[in-house]
Amino acid sequence: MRKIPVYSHPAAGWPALISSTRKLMDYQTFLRGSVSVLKSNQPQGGFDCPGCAWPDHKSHKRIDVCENGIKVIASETMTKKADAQFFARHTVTELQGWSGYELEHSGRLSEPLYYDAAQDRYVPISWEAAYKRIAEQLAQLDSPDEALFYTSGRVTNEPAFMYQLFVRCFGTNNLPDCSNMCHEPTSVMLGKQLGVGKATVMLEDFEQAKLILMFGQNPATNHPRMLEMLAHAHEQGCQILSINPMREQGLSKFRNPQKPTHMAAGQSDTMVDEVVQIQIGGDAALLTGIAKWLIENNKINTDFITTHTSGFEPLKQWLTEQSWTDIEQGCGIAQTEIIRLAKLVADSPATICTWGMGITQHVQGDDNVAMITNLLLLMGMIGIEGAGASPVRGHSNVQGDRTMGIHERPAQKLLDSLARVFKRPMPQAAGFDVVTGAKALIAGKLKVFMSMGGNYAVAAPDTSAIEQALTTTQLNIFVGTKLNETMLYPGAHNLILPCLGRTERIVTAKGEQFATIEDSMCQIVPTQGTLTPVSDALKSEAQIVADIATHVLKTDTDIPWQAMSTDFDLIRDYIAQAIDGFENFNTHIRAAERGFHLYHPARHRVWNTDSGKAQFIVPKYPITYVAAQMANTAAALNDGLNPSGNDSDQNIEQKIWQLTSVRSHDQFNTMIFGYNDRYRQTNRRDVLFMHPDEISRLGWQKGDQVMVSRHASSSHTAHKNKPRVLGPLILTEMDIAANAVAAYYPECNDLFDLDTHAPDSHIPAYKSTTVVLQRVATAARLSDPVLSA
Ligand SMILES: Nc1nc2c(c(=O)[nH]1)N[C@H]1C(S)=C(S)[C@@H](COP(=O)(O)OP(=O)(O)OC[C@H]3O[C@@H](n4cnc5c(=O)[nH]c(N)nc54)[C@H](O)[C@@H]3O)O[C@H]1N2
Ligand SMILES: Nc1nc2c(c(=O)[nH]1)N[C@H]1C(S)=C(S)[C@@H](COP(=O)(O)OP(=O)(O)OC[C@H]3O[C@@H](n4cnc5c(=O)[nH]c(N)nc54)[C@H](O)[C@@H]3O)O[C@H]1N2
Ligand SMILES: [Mo]
Repeated sequence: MRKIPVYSHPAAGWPALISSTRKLMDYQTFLRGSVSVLKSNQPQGGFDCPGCAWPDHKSHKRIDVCENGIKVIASETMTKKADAQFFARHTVTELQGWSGYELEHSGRLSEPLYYDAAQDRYVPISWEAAYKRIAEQLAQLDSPDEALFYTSGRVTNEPAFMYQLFVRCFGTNNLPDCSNMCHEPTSVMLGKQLGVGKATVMLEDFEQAKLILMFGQNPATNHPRMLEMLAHAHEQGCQILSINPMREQGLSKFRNPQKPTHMAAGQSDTMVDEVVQIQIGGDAALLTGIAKWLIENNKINTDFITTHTSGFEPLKQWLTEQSWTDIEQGCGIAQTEIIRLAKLVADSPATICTWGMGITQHVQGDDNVAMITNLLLLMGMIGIEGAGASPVRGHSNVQGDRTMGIHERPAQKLLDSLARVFKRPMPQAAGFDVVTGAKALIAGKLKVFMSMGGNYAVAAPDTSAIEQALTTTQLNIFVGTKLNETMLYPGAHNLILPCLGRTERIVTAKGEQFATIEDSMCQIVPTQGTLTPVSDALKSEAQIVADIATHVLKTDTDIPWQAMSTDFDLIRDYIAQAIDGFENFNTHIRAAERGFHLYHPARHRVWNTDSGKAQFIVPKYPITYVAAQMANTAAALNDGLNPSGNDSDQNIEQKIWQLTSVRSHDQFNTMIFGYNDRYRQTNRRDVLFMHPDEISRLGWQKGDQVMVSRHASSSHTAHKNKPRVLGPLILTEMDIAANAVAAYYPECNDLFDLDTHAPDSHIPAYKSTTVVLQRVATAARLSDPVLSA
């Protein structure tokens, strides 16, 4: 059971850019932070916000940053350090008991560290000694495939390109990244259906759109700069629907930081016209209903379908076979309501579908994306202004890292061009992704784990099994800015290599360097840190990769690693030769204030797919998949698997729920900045959200303590025949669909297992898993100290 701490400060009001940030960090940090914020996401110099991947608005001359961007920046710019003195005070075993909040607030990593098992402490090590240790251990592997090289999406393009090149020169495609847990269904399915696994829209399209369907996204918290675009589109007469089991309160009214009247006079704009409150896992069913009605009522774009697509007939056949009963059961929305939505789609001359994790993180994640794309294709909504596919990416450069070749299943074209440019063979076999890599780690097949940013064990399912597996390796290497849990499960050798953050200057023998990122809409943007690094001992990620490559590959390579790390133009010259769309990279990136847009063939109705056409795809799973899962669990429990034993007070069926995991307003992924979730009005993280009607139906009350358990027959972990249990969690009221409960990621990640994922993309089902609830204490005992244990 993971430790979920309790914190009960009052909610900060909005506008609270300053107070919330000051609450988070010390004053000095805030000063550094505010200076850097002024330059972030601004034209002409400055850095791209290290928060989310939403694009910058071209016309903004003022601050284009949001409250949550400021938190991410403040977290990175904090002057407090997790330095040698800090690690002298705390053993690693002690730190394992710290919460995400406590680890985040321990400060910036500021010198290279080595785990000393005798003391159970991290102690300082020189960079040189660290590199030697890495070279020694990598040289001892029987095969390069015994090492796993993870990446998180903060890493900018230039070091990402060097990193994948080093890993492939070393001899493996074991390059999993956070994308595997995020928009992988998007990359896989849009790749198959449109030829490129990326958004077809640009920001301008939102100004022309007449209908925006926003699936499974909470932009008020996760992409606050998107709100302005939504409010603006709404003002222009665009209808905006949020399809979500939760009525996310932050989506109704928007106070625009770009509008002085809003900030000063408390005015606000409306955004979302309505919420379609579907059941968890109901998106493919809803889209099936809409598409079925459109086809059966001849509202589709036949010209587009004939000229540009393939696979229409099988999809039509499949849609015809789906019954309205199944559709209604699959999404929890009545047929009349679905038809009303279908009519909105039929009447719209320009429709954009946006989506987030509520679509992708399911066993049916690939199907969900396929159905969104199918809908857009049925209506001819790709390749016209104001319309298209808009997956909204998470990490600021998660899309760019992929473009740079961080991919465990690289395209042959990429391998061939790397081989041509660098005149050496590239490994051909597919590597491990996050899920298969974690399974290999747990099975003892991997001897080295390297992490370029991120918090692998905690972000992935089966967290404790991965943590344990990390203690069995020969070497773990962490390149990061902040201490996190994954760094606290040392193998035989363990190194933390602290790097410069996005906000900090990179000064080399060749002068000050800038890097680039790719936003969620394929815009390549320059980014240059403006702050003095928090410690002199930090190195840039590019420098760290170059040093490791030099030590590991030795004279085996004629690639000028060191020259690349001191002159990013040289990296860009190689990228220009190796990666499509980056021709004359150095010239293009300097030509316009905000960089350039990568050519997107599908935007121009050029289809780089297997069939040469845009591709309809029939879903793999039945649209009643979730209901079937819940029924199966009920059957299994009735067969005697009941975890709690003596709970005869209710029917088993009443206790079976779909659990989804979400982010709060005070976190960026596994980095926990605070305990407040402003729009959901809670001040703690150990909560379980449920609809008040459902709470009463169970005869429970808000504030009751509930254990959440799950029977996952995972073959890979200690959970083999034991239920996974989380809790106690505090029952909290929320306007959420009737079949659903929600908890916070990542504290709930041990409930998820590595076997439950979508078939092609392997994305873990973080947004829908069947759980059993058991009340263990009533609200009266809320102050019981057991809660903070
Ligand atoms: N402040 C902040 N910003 C962030 C992040 C952060 O942690 N904090 N993380 C970044 C990253 S890496 C990412 S990927 C993005 C994530 O941004 P989002 O995609 O917005 O992520 P989540 O909060 O995980 O969940 C989104 C929504 O999915 C809904 N949902 C759950 N199940 C279903 C379902 O079955 N169907 C539908 N339609 N909806 C469902 C939830 O109710 C929730 O509103 O944000 C990025 N930006
Ligand atoms: N249950 C559940 N699980 C989920 C999700 C969910 O919705 N529900 N969401 C999934 C998603 S969408 C994602 S993207 C993953 C996130 O998974 P990750 O990307 O692995 O996790 P983060 O918490 O973003 O990583 C934070 C760490 O990155 C390091 N870091 C920060 N900035 C930098 C930098 O500039 N350079 C380097 N080298 N390191 C840096 C710091 O050390 C910090 O501790 O989690 C996934 N897991
Ligand atoms: Mo993400």
